[in-house]
Amino acid sequence: MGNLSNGILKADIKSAAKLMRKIEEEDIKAIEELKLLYSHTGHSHVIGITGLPGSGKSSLIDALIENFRNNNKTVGVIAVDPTSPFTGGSILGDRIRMQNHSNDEGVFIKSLPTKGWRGGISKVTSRMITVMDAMGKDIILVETAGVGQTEVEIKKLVHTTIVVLVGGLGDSIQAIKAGILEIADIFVINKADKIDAEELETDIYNLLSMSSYTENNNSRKWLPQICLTESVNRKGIDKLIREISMHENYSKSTGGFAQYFKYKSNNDLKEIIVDYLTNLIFKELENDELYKKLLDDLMDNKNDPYSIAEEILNHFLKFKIKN
Ligand SMILES: Nc1nc2c(ncn2[C@@H]2O[C@H](COP(=O)(O)OP(=O)(O)O)[C@@H](O)[C@H]2O)c(=O)[nH]1
Ligand SMILES: [Mg+2]
Repeated sequence: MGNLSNGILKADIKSAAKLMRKIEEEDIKAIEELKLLYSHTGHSHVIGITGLPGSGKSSLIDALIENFRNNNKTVGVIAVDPTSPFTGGSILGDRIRMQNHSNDEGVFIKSLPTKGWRGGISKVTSRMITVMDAMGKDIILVETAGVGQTEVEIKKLVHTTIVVLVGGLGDSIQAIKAGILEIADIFVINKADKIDAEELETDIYNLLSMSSYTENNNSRKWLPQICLTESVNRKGIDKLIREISMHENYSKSTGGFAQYFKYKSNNDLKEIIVDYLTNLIFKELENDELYKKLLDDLMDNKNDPYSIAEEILNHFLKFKIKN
């Protein structure tokens, strides 16, 4: 026990990869390692990069990694994206796309499929962040694709949220309306080489000026910034890096940075309790006579699942208190 965490605290990639595999397999041994790592976390700047598939998130991450590495910062990437070039839907695609940084010990890239997580993708992502943080990564980039719900979820896992949009077609404005405006600390309008970015830039400015951001001019509220990039041509990346750094400083000076870690710990705790109780309850119920009877009732349409769930929980809690 603790062999992997010893390695991880020394930034050993093999140990980190092994623990991540255990986390993915929901191996109970992963918890013992995570226990040892937790007190060494809370230092990385965690950055979420979200937007529609094809908007250029992975290309942007590639460019950001290059820039961070030139400044001697170590980087971890968690790609929660089925369409990511990092995952490419296959291990082979993964390897090809990562070649850029595959010889660099200072970069660690982990791909996560979006589906199939018993406890939800945010739990797994949170644990991966813990591992990378404990490895001592200065920066952790989390890529998520999608609209609506996914972006809102990402906000809870990171310090800084970057929303990647592409001009033209009005698609992006649809996405903005779906709630993106509330979560973005930085807007990136990518593919500025190919698609006119100005109209979208104006739209975002207008939306921002109508929103609450301009109301408290005297308070130290963060005003979301807009960056135009051509990630494949490495253009606009320096400005984006500066904005990321400004947001980090803002977050540190207003206490948000520390607050994030408390919030994450609290979320982690809740998820662990839910996991633990769920496992415990179903294990206890496996050979429980009342449970079997209630299941039969359900199958015979004699009772509904809501009432049965209540009865089971009452039964279970009494059982636990007695024992
Ligand atoms: N012209 C142009 N193409 C880009 C740019 N950024 C990304 N792309 C291309 O857009 C496609 C999707 O990019 P990708 O990074 O996989 O997007 P993701 O799905 O958001 O991760 C790829 O073919 C990229 O080469 C850009 O700035 N300009
Ligand atoms: Mg991608």
